[in-house]
This record gives sequence, structure tokens and C-alpha cells, in this order.
Amino acid sequence: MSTHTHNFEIDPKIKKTVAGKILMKHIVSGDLIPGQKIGIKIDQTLTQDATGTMAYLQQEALGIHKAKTEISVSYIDHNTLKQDFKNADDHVFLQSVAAKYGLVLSKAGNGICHQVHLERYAKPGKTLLGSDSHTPTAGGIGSIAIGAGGLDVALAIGGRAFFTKTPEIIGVKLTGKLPPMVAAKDVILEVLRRISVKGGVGKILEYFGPGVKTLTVPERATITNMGAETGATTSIFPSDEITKEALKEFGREDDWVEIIADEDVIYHQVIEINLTSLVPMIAKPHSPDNVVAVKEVEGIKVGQVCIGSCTNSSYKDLVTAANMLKGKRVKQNLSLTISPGSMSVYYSMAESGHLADLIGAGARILECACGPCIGQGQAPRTDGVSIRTFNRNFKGRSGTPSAQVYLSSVETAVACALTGEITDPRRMGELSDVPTPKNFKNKSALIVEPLPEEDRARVEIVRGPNIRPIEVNDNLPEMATGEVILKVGNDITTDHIMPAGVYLPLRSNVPEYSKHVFEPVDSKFYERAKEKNGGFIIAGENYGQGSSREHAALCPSYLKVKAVIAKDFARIHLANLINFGIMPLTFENKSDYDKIEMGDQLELDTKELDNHRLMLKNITKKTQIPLTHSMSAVDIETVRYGGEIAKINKQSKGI
Ligand code: MIC
Ligand code: SF4
Repeated sequence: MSTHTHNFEIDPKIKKTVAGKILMKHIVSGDLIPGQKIGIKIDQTLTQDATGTMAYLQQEALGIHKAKTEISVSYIDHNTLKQDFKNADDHVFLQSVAAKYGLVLSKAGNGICHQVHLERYAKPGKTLLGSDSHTPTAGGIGSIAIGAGGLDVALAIGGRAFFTKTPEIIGVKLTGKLPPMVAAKDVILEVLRRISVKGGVGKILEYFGPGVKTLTVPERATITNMGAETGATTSIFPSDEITKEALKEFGREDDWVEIIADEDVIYHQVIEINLTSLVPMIAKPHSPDNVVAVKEVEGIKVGQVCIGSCTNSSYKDLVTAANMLKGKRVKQNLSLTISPGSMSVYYSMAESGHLADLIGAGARILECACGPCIGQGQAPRTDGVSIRTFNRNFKGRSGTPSAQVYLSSVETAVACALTGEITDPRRMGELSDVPTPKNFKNKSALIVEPLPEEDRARVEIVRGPNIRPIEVNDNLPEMATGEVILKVGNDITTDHIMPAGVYLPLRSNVPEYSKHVFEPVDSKFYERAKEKNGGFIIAGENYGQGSSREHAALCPSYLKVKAVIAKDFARIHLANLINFGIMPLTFENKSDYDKIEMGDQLELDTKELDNHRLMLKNITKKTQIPLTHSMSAVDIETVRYGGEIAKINKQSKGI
């Protein structure tokens, strides 16, 4: 098989899938054989402010002065609260960067990047790379949409391909039709219940079967959005007549192309879900895969309900909430907040009158932004139970470490808001089934279009005092030595490594943000890392799951962490570690994890990286432990230079 420039081999199964058909048109290096590294051309990029400021600082450091994609959008949706100058300065920086480099700017208040992108820009058949792990939301409209670190996105803006391992394709076969009060969210919660937060690593989840046509695009997008929680590279639905309808509603029917799998498609693995027999599901604290039927936890008293986030803030979601709340009142002693996913959703709700139903029932309408999902306000009370329509309930993410956060559908969340306790929404009748009115309007008042090219030269980039320049790392030493400065267990998230919440405004200031590395796990980590001049981290399975935030690699790299030795890694974090010059190493025998303790002195000959097998010397215990890694020759070179920026910088200077 070939594109105009690149000849490649393709796995016969991948060839017949929706994902495969799009990848075939975008591959620029490697073979589409599971496990093999490929480069894919990126048509669209998105960034958000929390990862974007750093991404654009890196873009500058790399000398990329112009967006070479079809469209690149810079969204401001995470740090919208301005409690001092920091976020405000970042916003001005982002606005000036967008003007200078030819990006679209979606201003604060315009909505959550994924929801806005779905409504305005995502196209079937295109590739989208976003510096946010929930970028696969656009898979609901038939894009190959992948989350990555900011540096990879900066490079894609400059026209470089995105490199990843060819995933296996898991077919998720949907049959039947969702019963009333059972929602798309329950489908993805069921997927998580079955395959866990690491079941999707190295895979694409592709939905197929007769049930697909019963789901609208916003429902599909809920499913592909939260597919991120399985660790999957991305999730995708076909582009069919339903997709065409959605694009028509978004006012851009011309963007439709049909992309469906071949009839004789065979997936690498199939998961079957009968929508008709699905029941309302809920993820219990503190992991999105801790899923049970709502029935099993009914009766638990609830203090707060939050509707919104990129998973459940579409027009359909909010109309569902309005239909259920109309003429009723939320329980006293309970706070219900609603964050519309976009200003267009908010506008359409106002125009159709549904907004009045929400307000009249006692809902507090928040800004169109991530808000409580990333700990920007609405932290629950001590030990408080909060039901959220979000996608992550990691301990402490809400801002209250003792809070008990559950994840559910809008239907379940509203049922809880009305009764004050966890309630199966099927007890509330069938109101959610009222059809969504067709009056959605895409509004542009908070969008700044790219500046004409001839005007860009005169734009000055504005930098506040909290925006610190990028530092270039030293080369990796041939003999890496140091202490184990932390040992952690399984499923450590990037929220554990680099907490967001109140620290989000420090994202542009690495020295300051680094003071909080691993704070939720070990409050002494920063001091120890400083005292020992860096060292090694030992970890269990699925290290670095969750957010794409590269600060979870960048800040440990600043603290001179040389390697993370884990049982295995989550995809985006693994790439981020390499990008920032930290060796991601794995135990050849997982049980060797038990042979290393905090404080042990370790030694590693980094020349052995080329052999893909290294002997780790535990000087303290006088033992040797075999390690492996999945880095390519190019990745090894990157790590040796001290990371991607250091590499590009030093290579351009001929060092
Ligand atoms: C998240 O949901 O954890 C975030 C905040 O959107 C992150 C990005 C970030 O840390 O800025 C993500 O999902 O990648
Ligand atoms: Fe924003 Fe939450 Fe979505 Fe992350 S998961 S992009 S914080 S709404």
C-alpha cells in the first residue's frame, strides 16, 4: 500500500476498519502493523491554556513561527478563574501567540475545548492532535483524534508528523437500543467496568454494529471522550447518516464524508454490549473503572451534584437535565452546578427556554469551562459525597482529599439532585427521552480568527512575570547513579505526580510548579529530590495514567529524576518522559519490583540502552536487576540529549 510519498505494509484486519482507513491516508513513516512505530500527518491541532502556554513556549524554543496545519486552535477553558495576575497574564500571552502564529483563539468563556472543537471544527476523516487526554472526543464525529504532550503538539503545529505505535483495533459491537434513562455514559462506564483503566493501552476502541445508528453524535462523543480513561490511543465511531445530521445541525454539512468499516471487518478483539439490557452505572471513588450498577449504591446521601465537563455538557445533555428538572426543585442542603460545554450550548439553551427550567429548579449555572472538573471551584465539603457527570474521580482532584466523588450520567446526576441521595434515574419516569429541540446555533462571539499573514510580523508576544523561559537539559550521563527517591504502587495518575487544582496557575513557571511534584503522595518529595540532586523513581503498573500534562515529566526532569523504573506505563506519559529526557524503564521480571526500596543506591550504565536490556545495579542490596524498555533508536537519542528540545537545540548548533 502507499500514499503519495510513503510505501507501507498494512495488517489485513486494520485495513478494513474505520480507524485504518483514516490512518492509511495519513501515514508518512513505518508500517500499519500492530506494535510498529508509525508517523502520521496531523491535519488539526488543539491546545488548552493549562497545557498550551508551555506548548507555545516550547514552540518558540523550537523556532516554529507558523502553523502549517489545516487548522490549529488555542482554547482557554481550564484556568478561567483569575484570582491574581497569573492566569490573566497567560491569557494575554496565548492571545498574542495566536495572533503571531496564525492560530484560532477560543477565548475564556467560549467553552471546553473538546465540546467546542466537536461543534465547530472536528471533521470525519481528519487527524487531530491535542494537548489534552480527552482529545478523542472528536472520534465521535469520525476523526482520528489523539491526546499528546504539548511538545508533540507544538511539533505538529510546525508540520512534523506524530509518532506512535500502531495500535490493535478493538471492535466494540453495540446491539439493541438504550432503554429510557440509560445513557451513553452508561455504555462507557460499562466498557471501563469490563476492561479497566489500562485495558485500552496500545489499542483503538472502534464502535460498530446495529446499535451505533441509535446513538447521536453527542452521545458518541461522550463515549469516545471517556475512552481516554481506558488508556486507549483513541476511540472512534464511523461517519454515517447520523454524523451528517449532526454536522447539519452544527451548520457545516459540507464537512461530511462517509467512512464506514468494510462489511467483512475482523477486529483484533471484540467486546459486545447489548444496549437494551444496559442499566444505569456509576463509578465509585476513586477510580473511573470502579464501576457498579447505580442500584448497588442507592441511598447514599449526596451533598453536591455537578453536571458538565467535556464528557457530558452538550446541548442534548443539558436539555435532558432541563426536561428532568422542569417544575421541580433540587433538594435542600444540596448544591447542583451546571457548566455548559460551550457558549453555543448556553445560547441555545437560553433561546429555547430550557435555561429557565434549570435556573427555576435551583441549579447554579457556572461558566462554560472545565471548572469543578479540574478543581477550579466547587470543592466538596470534608468527606462530602459529590456526584459528577465528569470522567475522572481520582482522590483529591476535586480539591478536597477526603471527598467521595462518583461519576455518572446526567440522568443519574439529576435523579440524585432531586432526591438528595444516590438514586437510580429509572425511578424518575421517562422524561429524559423527550427529543432534543433542533435549535442549536453555533455562535462565534468569543472566537478570534487568525490574523492575516501580512499583519502577523508586527505582533509582540506579551509575557507576564510568571511566564518563565524553557531551560535546556544537560546530556544524560553514561553512568547514571543515584538514590531511589520514591517508590509508588499501581495506577499512579499524573494528578498524583503533578497536582492541578489550586496549582494550575503555576503551569508556566516550572521552578515554582516543581515544588509540588508528588505532593498528594509524599509531601517531602520536593525537599528530598533537591537534597539528593534527583535520582530514581520505582513504580508499579500503568504509571502516569490520566492527564496528558507534560509537567508530570517536565518538573521531575527539572528536579533531575533520571529514570522511572515501572512495571508498565501509560501511553502519553511514556512519550512525555522521553520528550523531557527521563528514561522510562521496565522490569524484565515484574516481581523484581519488590527487590528495590526507598533510599537504595542504584547504578545504571546508559550505554546498554542500545541493547534494549540493561543491568541495574542495586549497590545497597548488592543485587543486579534486568530491565528493558520500549524506546526506538530515535527515542534513545532523544533521552541521551536530555530531551527533545535539548536535542533539536544542540543538533542545530552542531553540538
Ligand atoms: C484533565 O482532565 O486532567 C486535564 C486537566 O484536562 C488534562 C490536561 C491538563 O493537565 O492540563 C488532560 O486531560 O490531559
Ligand atoms: Fe477539562 Fe475536565 Fe475535560 Fe479535562 S476532563 S478537558 S479538565 S472538562
